[in-house]
Amino acid sequence: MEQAKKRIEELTKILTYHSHQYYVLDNPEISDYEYDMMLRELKDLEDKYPQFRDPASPTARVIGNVAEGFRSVAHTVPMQSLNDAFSKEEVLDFDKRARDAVGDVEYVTEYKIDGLSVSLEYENGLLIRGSTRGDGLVGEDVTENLKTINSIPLRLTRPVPYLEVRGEVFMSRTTFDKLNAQREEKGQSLFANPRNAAAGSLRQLDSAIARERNLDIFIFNIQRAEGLEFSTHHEGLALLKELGFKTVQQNEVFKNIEEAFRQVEIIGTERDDLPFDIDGAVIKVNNLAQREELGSTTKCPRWAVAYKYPPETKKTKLLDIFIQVGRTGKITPNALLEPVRVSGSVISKTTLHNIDFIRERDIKIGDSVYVRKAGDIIPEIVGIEPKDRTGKEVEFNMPEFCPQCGAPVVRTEGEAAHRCTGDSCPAQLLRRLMHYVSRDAMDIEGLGPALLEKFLDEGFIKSPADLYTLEKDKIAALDKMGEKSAENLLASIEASKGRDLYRFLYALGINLNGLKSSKTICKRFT
Ligand code: 0OX
Repeated sequence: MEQAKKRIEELTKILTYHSHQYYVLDNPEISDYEYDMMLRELKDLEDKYPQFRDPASPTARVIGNVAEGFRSVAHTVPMQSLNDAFSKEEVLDFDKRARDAVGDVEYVTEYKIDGLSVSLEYENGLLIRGSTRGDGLVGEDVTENLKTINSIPLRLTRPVPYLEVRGEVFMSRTTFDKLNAQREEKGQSLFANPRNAAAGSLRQLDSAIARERNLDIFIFNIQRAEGLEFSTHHEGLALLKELGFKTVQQNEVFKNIEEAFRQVEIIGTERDDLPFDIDGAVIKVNNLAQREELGSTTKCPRWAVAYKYPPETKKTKLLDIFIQVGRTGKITPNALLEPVRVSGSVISKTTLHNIDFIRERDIKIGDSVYVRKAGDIIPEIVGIEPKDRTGKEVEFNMPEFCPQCGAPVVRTEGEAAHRCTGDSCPAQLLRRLMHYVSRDAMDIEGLGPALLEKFLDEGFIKSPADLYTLEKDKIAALDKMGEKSAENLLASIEASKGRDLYRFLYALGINLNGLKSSKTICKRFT
């Protein structure tokens, strides 16, 4: 037994060392295979002798713990946000205000990682709690999920009495691309960008799922510390590194704002090549006594500013324009693009709204077009490059007949949209059904577009009402379905009968009636 205790201690030490080499320093010394073999040995020993298990054992990251919900955490030090600057002038204004208050100032610059801010608390060197930022004052306890992030030390390199640090959890671009490809294959909805994917992963109740998502973290601030001495941000980051954290790259202190801003411009040019998304660069006062003196406004410190780069615009080819028939018969032209990466995600399709949008920008099939992400989420075509024209570009016209059902297409006076006039257009029906089952409407889990299309093809349904008379055996007999999936699906459909009236009204998809008006109506007419 004494031998087991010794071996557990030894393995814990060796594995903690190699995990840090691999995940924090990016400098592995042993193969994954060797690591996994030792990890398995440790896990087996801990299962046999749980009394010897170290609370910061590397196996803590492997076990999937399921939470019932997330407890609230009141942040002892508020998690502030940053004031934005959109031009060099605004950055210079920030510098002037700082110098007017405290005299000459030295700065440090950092990536502004586009992820989620979290706080990590350590007592006597042991990770005791990790929480989301929430509203800055109260967040959620996501300790179990944060423990799955290999670059977060479960134990510091020395037992500092108390330490609270702040960092940004993110998902790398490669992990994000892989995750979405997997989701597409399974017919699941796709994440819009790595930030949303990281947020969704951090809020998983089952930490085994969070673990699969391969999140990462950069630590950028000491929120509160007992037993540590440091008087600048630069020194603070060096301490964090020493304690085992993965910190934002930071090795330079800039003498003045001009030098700091030059670095921000350099970061801007490297932005596209980084393995993760950033949504700006942060300039921070280095000296902590000066920070203290500058203080904060209600939500943001006066000693830091986030410079936001102008939205990234990329040139690509417009390969084709294809038509989509919406829920209310609206016919939308969409651009099929040569895939291009913009602000962190690959874009291959985007809406062209209506024929006016196409004509105003003189867009033709075969054109070189400039694409950017509006609000960094929805991609849009900003314009074309006339210099790239060869004369082979083709003008696009709206179809006279619906490509799905053949009914005439009309454009009502005063409306930008063209509409299909067919009463039973299958594309319209599919869209209506997709709307009916969607999250804000009847929220029928497990009934996605692929399955609805199958039901329509098989003639099982012609309207949302038919969902409620579906037969289990018929569903079970479909390709890729079975008894259990059929049962689950019918249970979800049954559950939708309990939804609030306003959701049902919204689900009907009446033209011009949104979620908000449905609520208003149902409040008045119960
Ligand atoms: C980031 C990031 C966020 C510290 C106190 C106020 C703002 N997203 O990478 N926040 C901060 O600083 C906090 N720094 C960063 N690098």
